[in-house]
Amino acid sequence: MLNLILFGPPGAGKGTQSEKIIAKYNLIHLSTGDLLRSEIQAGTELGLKAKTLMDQGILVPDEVVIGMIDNKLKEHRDAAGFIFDGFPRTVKQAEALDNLLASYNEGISVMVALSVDDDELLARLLNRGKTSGRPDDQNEELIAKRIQEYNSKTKPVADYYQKQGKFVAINGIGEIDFIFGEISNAIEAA
Ligand code: B4P
Repeated sequence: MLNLILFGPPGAGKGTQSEKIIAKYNLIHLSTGDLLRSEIQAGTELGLKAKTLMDQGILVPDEVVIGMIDNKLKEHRDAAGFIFDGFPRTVKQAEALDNLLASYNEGISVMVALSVDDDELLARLLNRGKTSGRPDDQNEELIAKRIQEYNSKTKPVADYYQKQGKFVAINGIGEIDFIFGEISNAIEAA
């Protein structure tokens, strides 16, 4: 099984690159951002709670996203592998993911981290906000809050996988296809 974590700050290109990776490697895409937005759209209780936090650029509680991932892993027991996009975002989520995968005798193959500077992230997200309708992409302060959440809660997840020898950093600035080529090289070396 190929189990890949695509990592990086908001706007680094995780969603963009995930689509290409899925097409090439036939993996199941698990984006906690997309899963939460579907809950919001369906008007569930979970969605209503998550929306309040997401609209402020704050991470939703670990238990919520871990539960969603657990359900999806159970749904796709016969998958060739998974791409985790936007998850894990805290060390607690990373530990939970390792435990969940271990219960299926599986583990993470590699974490690919896209690095992009803050000015470029802000420009990309404001640009996406013009068409995406996503409230969290439409305001500079909110985007700054998301980047701050990333720096304080999510960045340590990179060290967690670096200690396991599974971390590969890739420059996330440049042509989308070129970046995809670099990601493919990292996957094939894993
Ligand atoms: P996400 O949906 O994961 O949102 P994101 O990080 O903003 O998206 P992504 O990084 O995939 O965007 P992409 O680069 O593809 O999370 C939203 C919120 O949900 C979080 O703030 C949090 O509240 C909550 N949440 C989600 N997961 C959670 C978890 N595990 N725990 C707790 N809370 C969680 O795209 C950005 C833009 O850049 C696009 O317009 C794209 O076209 C452009 N772009 C991409 N690559 C480019 C390139 N190479 N050059 C130029 N532009 C590029």
